[in-house]
Amino acid sequence: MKSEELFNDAKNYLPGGVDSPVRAFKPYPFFALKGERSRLFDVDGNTYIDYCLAYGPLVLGHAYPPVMNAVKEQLLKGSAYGVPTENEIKLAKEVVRRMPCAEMVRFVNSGTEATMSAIRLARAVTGKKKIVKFEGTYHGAHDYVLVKSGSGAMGLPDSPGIPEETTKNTVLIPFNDEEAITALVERQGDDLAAIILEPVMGNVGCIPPKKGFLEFLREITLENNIILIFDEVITGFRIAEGGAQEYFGVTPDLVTMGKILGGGFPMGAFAGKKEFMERVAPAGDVYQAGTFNGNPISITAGLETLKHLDNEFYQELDIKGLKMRRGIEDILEDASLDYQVAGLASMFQLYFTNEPVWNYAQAKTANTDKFHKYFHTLLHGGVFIPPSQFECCFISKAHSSEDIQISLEIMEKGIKTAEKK
Ligand code: HOZ
Repeated sequence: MKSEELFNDAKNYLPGGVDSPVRAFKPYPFFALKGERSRLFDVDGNTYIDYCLAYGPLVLGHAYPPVMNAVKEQLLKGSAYGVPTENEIKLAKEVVRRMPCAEMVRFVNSGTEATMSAIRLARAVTGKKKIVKFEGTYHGAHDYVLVKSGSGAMGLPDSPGIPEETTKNTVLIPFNDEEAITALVERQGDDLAAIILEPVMGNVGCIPPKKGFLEFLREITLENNIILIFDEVITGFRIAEGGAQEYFGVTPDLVTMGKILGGGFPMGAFAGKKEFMERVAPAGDVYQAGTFNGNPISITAGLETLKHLDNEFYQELDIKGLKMRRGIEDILEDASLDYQVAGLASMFQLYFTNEPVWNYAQAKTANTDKFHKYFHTLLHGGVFIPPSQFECCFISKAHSSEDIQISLEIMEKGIKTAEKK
């Protein structure tokens, strides 16, 4: 197997053989050769219907021709300038038009940079230090937020190398728990700069907010001079044109973005009200900078991608999401299993637990051994989902009804295999 050989070689040069922990599944990850529409091809000649989609960005599928062509054209004109381009304004205008809270945007290179910068801005604006994050939410791999995190950090203690001085100002709280937040704000409201959350948790599987939870957060933050940050790195441009804030009708103060915004190229951004964003350097005193900020390749890919994302697009994608979730529910019903099918719009995950999942603790009741059997049966059958119970699966424009039907057949096999002793 070429993938196995490559992985063994990679382990000598790349820690764990990969460049991001979640990619290193056992016995070895397959190595990609190319992607085309809904399919990923590996170096061993296998093809997979892909529901990982690079962990979210590829909402149009792999190598979507209009995006690839726009990028090719831009490549011939250069890959970085270190001076502004007109396309940065165009993309900023698109973000402002779509995202309800966005009046001004700063483009950065990753979701991690976006949340790090938005938190700095919130602290500067409020003059307060503490931030609130929810157990199991993942806001990138930087020090402030790598505390009881989801994704590859799921279940790990805080990483060595993070000084406790950095995380002592990060307050943890369970998701979907209004009472806990009320009590926290009563106790420490004067010290809280921001509440940051993934409005739909996408790094412990997929956990939507309970009805009224986001509205509650909006109210309590407004009443207490706390900045509300929606981390829409996953939900942005995924669940609606204007992300979760449009989908749920709740407007935060700041939003962080990434993934789809870069059209398959590295990209992050944070945006929000002008009065806050004008504090960002060089307009204001809150420092943020980067050689590749607003990189012309990523900006071009993002701009072209957004052109293809309109209401009709989301309606079609939502139907596919529904078909997938209903299909899995039917399989479970036929097998008399009471596991949880979670998700909304084009996001989904199957939790191997009978307990309803509304927060991190409940997500952790899932049986990961069963998930791994399910994952490997899928992989063997030509369906690739993220290799962790605690990631989220995605559907793209390129996935056909037939793809979903084939995948459901393999998923049925996967669920049955997971149940075998
Ligand atoms: N859950 C991560 C971001 N949503 C996946 C990407 C990674 O860590 O490699």
